[in-house]
Amino acid sequence: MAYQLSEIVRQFTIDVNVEAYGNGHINDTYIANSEPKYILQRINSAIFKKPEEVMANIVAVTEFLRKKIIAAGGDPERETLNVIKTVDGKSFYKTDDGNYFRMYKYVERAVGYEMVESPEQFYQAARSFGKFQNMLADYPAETLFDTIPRFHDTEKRFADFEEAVANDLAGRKVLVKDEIDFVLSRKADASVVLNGIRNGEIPLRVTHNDTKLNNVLLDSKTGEGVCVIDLDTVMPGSLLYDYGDALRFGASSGAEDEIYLEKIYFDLELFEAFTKGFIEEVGGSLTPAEIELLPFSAKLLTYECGMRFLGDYLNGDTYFKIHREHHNLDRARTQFKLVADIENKLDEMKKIVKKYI
Ligand code: ADP
Ligand code: GN1
Ligand code: MG
Repeated sequence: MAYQLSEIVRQFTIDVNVEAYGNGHINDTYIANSEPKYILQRINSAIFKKPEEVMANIVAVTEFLRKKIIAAGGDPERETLNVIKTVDGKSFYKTDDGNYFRMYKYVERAVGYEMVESPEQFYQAARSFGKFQNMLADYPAETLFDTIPRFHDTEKRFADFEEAVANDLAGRKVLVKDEIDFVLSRKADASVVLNGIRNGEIPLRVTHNDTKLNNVLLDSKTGEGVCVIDLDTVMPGSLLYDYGDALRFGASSGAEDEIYLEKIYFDLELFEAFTKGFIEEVGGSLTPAEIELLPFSAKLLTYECGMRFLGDYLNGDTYFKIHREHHNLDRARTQFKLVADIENKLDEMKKIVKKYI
């Protein structure tokens, strides 16, 4: 490491030791255990090619949210991320060797979970993601930078996957023939939501685009949603991306990287809890095409994530952080197990959605 973290925190006018924190797959996160606490992050600039634009989005979005939270009588110190400025008044610090760091206030008395513990908890997460989307409904979408272009463009993701298979950079193709076939045989799915966007039935909104359970913090006492975090990918997108991705992660019976696949299934009770909470918040603004595709979106976002994990495995693990040799393959396999299970449950899921519309 060419940079000294102790030097970097001083750029944000604090002077304490920091230690590694959290389980994100993308950025390097540290906690400063001072009073009050702070979160320091090294932005992954291999993935976010223009960190300045990421921070411009985050500053603008959090300032917008701050005003709404204050108007609603909420606590802006806890209910949105708060960017700490550097000694030079900037929203990030760039080291001489080109690393980008940012600092946030630590959201006090709140917890991020790696797995859902109860339907009630997932219902609270759903309400938070729904509220987040509502608060940004009148945000000027055209002013946001695309921090990762075509992030949820599943046709592009499919093409990238085909390229990873063709290149076989890590020489692993031979190990994953069945998984590759699983992805290729579902090519038509990749166009469904995009077709709806192209023909105007599915509106673009300002969406979070990474609604994993550990990207929402819940109050440690009441269990209610406090703050939606990880705003790197807030961009124009479909509401179905936020709904589907949250279910991909949260309605799974097991961890994203579970190796015993018999433990993995799509939990309909959790699906119902999330659906109830999300529709309670955003239901009034749903279009008929969105309503129709709610169940399918859980499958689509799980399929997309599975092909991203498998593509990264084929490319030699250059995107997602891994902690063991076949980690990305283990992750891809849970996603495909879920996709297959969702396919069997789509009719039941449609009935559940109808209960809340
Ligand atoms: P990544 O993009 O790598 O997922 P995140 O921004 O999600 O990075 O941060 C990783 C983890 O750090 C989160 O899942 C959460 O547990 C914790 N975290 C991040 N920001 C804050 C914050 N402001 N307050 C409290 N915890 C935070
Ligand atoms: C990454 O940053 P994190 O860990 O919340 C990824 C998501 C994936 C997720 C899979 C910017 O999310 O798109 O769905 O891993 N974020 C980015 O766990 O690629
Ligand atoms: Mg995260």
